[in-house]
Amino acid sequence: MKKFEQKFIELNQLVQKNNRIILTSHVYTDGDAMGCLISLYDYLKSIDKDVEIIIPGEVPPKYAFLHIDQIINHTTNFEAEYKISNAQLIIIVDVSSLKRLNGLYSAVKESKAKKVCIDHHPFEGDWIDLDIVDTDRVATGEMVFQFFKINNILINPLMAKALYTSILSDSGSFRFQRTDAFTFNMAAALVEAGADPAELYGHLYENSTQHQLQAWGEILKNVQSRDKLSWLIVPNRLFAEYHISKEEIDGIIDILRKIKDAQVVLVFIEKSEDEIIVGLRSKNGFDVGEFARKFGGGGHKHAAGFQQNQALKDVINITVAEIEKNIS
Ligand SMILES: [Mn+2]
Repeated sequence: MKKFEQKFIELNQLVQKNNRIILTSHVYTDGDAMGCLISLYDYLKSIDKDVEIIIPGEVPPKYAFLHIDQIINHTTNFEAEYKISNAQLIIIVDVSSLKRLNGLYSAVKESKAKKVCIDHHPFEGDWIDLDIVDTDRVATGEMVFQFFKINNILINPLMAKALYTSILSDSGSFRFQRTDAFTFNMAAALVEAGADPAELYGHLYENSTQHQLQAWGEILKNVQSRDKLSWLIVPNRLFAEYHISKEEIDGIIDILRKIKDAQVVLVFIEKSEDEIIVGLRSKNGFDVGEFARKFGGGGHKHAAGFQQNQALKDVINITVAEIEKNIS
């Protein structure tokens, strides 16, 4: 895996040269992003850098096992913007589209800091000084792992746990496309370095409540299929009806993948009236990332999403018809 060796060496030189470093990622922080942030943070702290993680939006409590309470500051917007503008180096991980920096976008763009982007999504950013993008990788965590390996950086137990969280999340526990020998070799190295597979699987996939499972059961009754497509509609009223939050239906799209004939699966979530989130997954060659980008969203070939400001039924009709037209 020598593909980006030079770039990872260059990144380490930037790290050595600069002291005030900010780590950031996309809004709705997921396991991959969190694993990259925590492992990089722990390394940079160990070499006495003045490093901070600043992310847009809430810090998901689900990742408490990675010591996020001690590591991630809940800074005010003003403080965050000051720290970003005053940084010497900003490392952005797993962002897919820089717009997903949300409220931090302008501060990051305008900062005089050197900016580095590490990602496994197709990525465009003309104001990034160093981009390290490998769309063949299942998780950005695999690239952060390469950064450590190439620069002979020791991976301690917390870093191992964090990076294992990255690959376990984005590979759907080693099941999704692009999970390959590199992913499994890396997993083995991380287990040797202190990551416990059963413990981490539990944190990510065995953390529901009975109530949540019952609500999923009700919601899943609405699944619909036509030929190679299956989709689930989650109208806004269901959140009140089943006393469930939007975060609590995260991951329901992966249940749809179980349908044998489904090659593309979708979930339509009505966040509020005329505010619809569409999640897409592909099991064959259909590129949902490219599809989502046509609607102003982002993602990669097998997992993507976008948002539309139209009535729920219109979004469903347009999206389903458009995919049916393009799927082979
Ligand atoms: Mn990712």
